[in-house]
Amino acid sequence: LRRGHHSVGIIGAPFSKGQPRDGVERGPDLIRAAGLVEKLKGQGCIVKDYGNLIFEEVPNDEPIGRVKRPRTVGRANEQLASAVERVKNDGHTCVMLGGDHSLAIGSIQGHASSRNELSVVWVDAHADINTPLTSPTGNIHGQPMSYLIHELHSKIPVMPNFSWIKPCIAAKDIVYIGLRDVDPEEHYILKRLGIKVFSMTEVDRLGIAKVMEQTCDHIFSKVKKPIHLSYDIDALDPSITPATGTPVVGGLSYREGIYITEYICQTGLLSAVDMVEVNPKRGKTEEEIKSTVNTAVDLLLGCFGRVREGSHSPDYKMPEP
Ligand code: B3U
Ligand code: MN
Ligand code: MN
Repeated sequence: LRRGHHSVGIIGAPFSKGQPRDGVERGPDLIRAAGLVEKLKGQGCIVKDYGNLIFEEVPNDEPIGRVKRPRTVGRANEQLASAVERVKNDGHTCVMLGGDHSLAIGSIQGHASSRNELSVVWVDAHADINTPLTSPTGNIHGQPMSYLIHELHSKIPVMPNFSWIKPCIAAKDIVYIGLRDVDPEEHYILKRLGIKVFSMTEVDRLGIAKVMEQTCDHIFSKVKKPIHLSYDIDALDPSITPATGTPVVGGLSYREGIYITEYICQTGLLSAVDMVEVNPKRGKTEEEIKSTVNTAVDLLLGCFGRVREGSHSPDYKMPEP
């Protein structure tokens, strides 16, 4: 497929129970209302919108240890995993619109079911790699990676509605970009597993161009695996994307955020994208909400061929006088 001729399958996942703040379930509809589908088609993509999943709340979903709403989150992710698997088997690059970041469990699991091995590029202020036993908050949106990594399997307790999850990602196939709020237990896990991390310090030191070069050197060091890009909108600086549940100062600029998507796009290996944690209820003004949602759309356009230098169709003919 040439640039701009991507085939995109969109799944809306209006789900918020992986964290305590409501509003994030409105992400999918807001991102669509900002013109995502039309804009993707406008840049030459073939788009199929699979609509929103419908999630039920599991009653009497008591915490397991510190972990909040495990049955509801487990069930929702199981639904999402089969939806993503279907989109992949239909031959599309899958776009999952969240919802909170606990949805990466189902999105990555479903993606992995349709492919042999994946690499994961996780763009976030947070590492989201707490296990149910290290989590300081019990919020599952701070834990999704821990369920998916082979090397952490022995550290994950049995939980109701989580038994369908099979670890599917190797630590060496993960790259983090944008980290700046990492719990001590998470830092231990990242170091112990030798996971490649470009925190905001490395973004400052190297610049985003070298970060992306080294990201691809790392994930392509052996075979070229399909890429799962999991993009938490809180990776960007809150001055650009304030309408999110857990904003952290000192984030990626708009240009750095977009550059990541342009670079991943041109590898030709992007196979699935999550866009999560857009929460309109966390915006203080209409402007803050707009800026957050429009940035999410722009990041997705960057994933599918939009380039800032502009472009033209190969059969364009100049008008003659
Ligand atoms: N690391 C903390 C905080 C957090 C993670 N992800 C977000 N916040 N958005 C935790 O809850 O695990
Ligand atoms: Mn996250
Ligand atoms: Mn985050």
